[in-house]
This record gives sequence, C-alpha cells and structure tokens, in this order.
Amino acid sequence: MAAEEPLPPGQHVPRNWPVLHYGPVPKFRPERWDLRVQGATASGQETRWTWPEVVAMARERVTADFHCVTKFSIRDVVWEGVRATTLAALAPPADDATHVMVWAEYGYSANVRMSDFLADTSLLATHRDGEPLSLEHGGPLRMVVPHLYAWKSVKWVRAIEYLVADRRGFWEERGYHNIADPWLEQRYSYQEETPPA
Ligand SMILES: Nc1nc2c(c(=O)[nH]1)N[C@H]1C(S)=C(S)[C@@H](COP(=O)(O)O)O[C@H]1N2
Ligand SMILES: [Mo]
Repeated sequence: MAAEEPLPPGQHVPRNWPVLHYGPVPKFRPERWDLRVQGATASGQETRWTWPEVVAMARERVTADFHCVTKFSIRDVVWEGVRATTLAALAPPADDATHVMVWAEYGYSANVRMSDFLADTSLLATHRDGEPLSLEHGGPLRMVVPHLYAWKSVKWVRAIEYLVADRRGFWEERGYHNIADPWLEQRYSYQEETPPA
C-alpha cells in the first residue's frame, strides 16, 4: 500500500464531496457568458473572451488535494482547464500589479497574491475527474488554487482583476484569513495580527 501524503493540520477526508457556496447556483447561458481580464493590465485595456474562445485555449491537467476551511479535504482531484499563467500571457498584468481579485457571478470574490495566481498549479478549470464541471461545483469555469483554502477557488468565474494594492474579497472581509495557506492553518483574519514583541 502506498504511503498517503499527509493532510494539512486539522483536516479530514469525508465520504462524499460536499457542495459548498454562498447564495444560489447561477445559470449558464453560453451566448451571454464572457470572461474578462481587467484592472491593472499591461496594456491598460480590458480583454474579453467568449465561451468558445476559452474552450479553444491551451489546456492542462493538475492533480491536487482540495482543502476547505470547514476542515474537509478531497484527495487527488484531477482538474483540467486553462492555466492561470496562460491567461496572464494572453492578457499580461502591469509591472506594478501585486494581487488578483477573482470575481464570480453575483459578486462573490476572492483575492490572491500574484504569486499564488501565477503558481504552476493554479487553473481556470472546466473539468474535474474527466467530466465537465457540474454547475453546482462551479461550472462552466472555476478557479482552482489548490495550495490555498478552497474559498479562494472561486466557482463561476467571470473576471480576473489585477490589483496594484491588495484588497479583501468576500470571505476575507468576513473574518477569514487574507492569505489562507492550509499548511500554516491560516483560517481566520485575527491570525494576521502580529503578536506583541
Ligand atoms: N462563487 C463562489 N465560489 C466559491 C464559493 C462561493 O460561495 N461562491 N465557496 C467556496 C468554498 S468555501 C468552497 S469550500 C469551495 C467548494 O467547492 P465545491 O462546492 O466544488 O466543493 O468553493 C469555493 N468557491
Ligand atoms: Mo470552504
């Protein structure tokens, strides 16, 4: 039997994959859907792609564990889609862009550092385990940043906004940690406070 990789502290593997999100599941209307890259772009322009254009982009596969801050972890999820670096090559950030806000339908958002966004394993996923993403799991397109807690893996992505200064997203404004590294158990915003010297 192969030795199992350790899980981050406090995590366990449930029997089934929970569906977890705030608010309703958006409908997908391909003819009205688009993906935008906006904010601090190198060109100063916004770039917009239609659904067929996104589907035609270079594709990659990433296998990774998925860690929710509510303490479940899913092992070895096979994600397939467009690497964040591919998108960033098509619509580069300005030199002074340091962070990225990932925007979903209905205004959900999550902020990540540029280095997290541009990590090799950060993907805009259309498929999971060989199947197109179901709508409830974020289809047609979801962000996957597997090395951070899963609230950063925004479902129903519609825009990538490059930022020249950090700004907190939906859960980051509501008491969750700004960085969200599960190996450091960065769950809550109060942990960001530097301890007194
Ligand atoms: N748009 C959007 N994306 C979201 C959320 C959300 O509320 N809205 N919840 C996040 C949280 S907290 C988790 S744990 C994962 C859950 O993904 P799953 O439903 O595919 O398991 O989605 C993340 N992405
Ligand atoms: Mo979560």
